[in-house]
Amino acid sequence: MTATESERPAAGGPANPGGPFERKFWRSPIRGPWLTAVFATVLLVGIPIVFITGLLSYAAYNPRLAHNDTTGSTGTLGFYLFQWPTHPLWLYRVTQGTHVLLGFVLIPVLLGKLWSVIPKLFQWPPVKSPAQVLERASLLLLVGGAVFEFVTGVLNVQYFYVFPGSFYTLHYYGAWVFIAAFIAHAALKFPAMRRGLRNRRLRDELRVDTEHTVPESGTDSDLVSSNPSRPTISRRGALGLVGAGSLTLLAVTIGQSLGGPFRSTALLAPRGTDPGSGPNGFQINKRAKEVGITAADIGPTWRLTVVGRTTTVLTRDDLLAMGLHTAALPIACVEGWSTGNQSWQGVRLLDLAALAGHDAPTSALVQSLETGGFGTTTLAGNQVRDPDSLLALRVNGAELSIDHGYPARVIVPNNPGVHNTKWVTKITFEG
Ligand SMILES: Nc1nc2c(c(=O)[nH]1)N[C@H]1C(S)=C(S)[C@@H](COP(=O)(O)O)O[C@H]1N2
Ligand SMILES: [Mo]
Repeated sequence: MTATESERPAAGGPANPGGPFERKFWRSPIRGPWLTAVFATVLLVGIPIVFITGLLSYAAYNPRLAHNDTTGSTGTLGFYLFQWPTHPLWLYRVTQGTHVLLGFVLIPVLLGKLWSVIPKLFQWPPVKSPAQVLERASLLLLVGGAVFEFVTGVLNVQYFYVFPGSFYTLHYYGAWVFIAAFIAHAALKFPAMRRGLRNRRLRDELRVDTEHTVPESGTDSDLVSSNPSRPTISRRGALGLVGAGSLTLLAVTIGQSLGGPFRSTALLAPRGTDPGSGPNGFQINKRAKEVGITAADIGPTWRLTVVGRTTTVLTRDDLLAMGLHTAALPIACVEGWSTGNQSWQGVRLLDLAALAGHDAPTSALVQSLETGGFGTTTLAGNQVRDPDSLLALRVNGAELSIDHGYPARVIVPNNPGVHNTKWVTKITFEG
């Protein structure tokens, strides 16, 4: 076989190995700067929202308080951390629901975008100039970072967590690497994106069927095939496919964020276990059985130890006699699911703090009968002092069920679900 002109080595360069490394290999007539720019526009809006809601989620953990941060020091990346408020009480429900939902919805767009630029991966020669090496290295961080963030996020939500180390560490540091590469890439490619968008009009493009689909003209972009095949899908079709993929993902996940009757439509959301019906019939994170809580642990011998300037040991009846307060609050989990407001009844954390000799507590260390896992949490001062922050004993007019944390569990407005500790046995106030 004789080499064609284009396959001959450039002066001094390595020979083109052929196949995907040749431009003529890529034959889709719809590839081109316009399609790439459309996907890019969606990602340019969507990715920053996912990033910012992710940062908020991290701030909501109060990672600077002891016990909350399993990732170790966040160092300089924690520069933005601030005191997560307790109101509006639905804030975390919305920000974290958005983070997870939008993450799912953007997956088809991300795949479409990667498909649209895949010939670039096989650029030949692989190294042209130092500047181009830098650009390709940044793309590695961009694509690698994107894939890493989406994969770890989805696996965590699905409970298929197979990575070594803490999800938070990986997802958090990965997010910074990804966003740095994303910002550099967006800044570099913004002019090309605008040119690409101007090349065709969306409104017109939506009228073109497969048969009339032709490669993009009026551009010198190497995304456009030099050897186009007959069209098998129109640009309208490709956008429709991606859009339908995104809408499907939205449809099978949004139920977990709406809660209540919509919950059963969340086919992609894990923990399909039926929480049953009645006052305690709302979603459960981990069941008592799963974490080794036994009937004996929570029987009549259960006590709550309240530590501060003084130490008090209380029975459940002591707590019930303390004066109960009612607050309507949701449970909103980091995994994106949440419940509607439930009516919780319990003792104010403030009242327990006062019992321990602290009128203006600055933190509370909450400990569960469950010693590992999510058994220990530190609540910040503003959380402890909120009059709706409770050690709940009852919910929706009934006793707490064992799976929802009987004999007593924490519930704090706008608190990530994971810090609403169940099966509490000890609270230590400071301040
Ligand atoms: N002791 C203990 N408390 C816990 C958990 C747990 O596994 N153990 N799960 C947490 C998480 S991640 C969430 S989202 C909420 C869920 O509360 P629920 O199961 O009552 O809906 O409980 C939190 N409290
Ligand atoms: Mo959670």
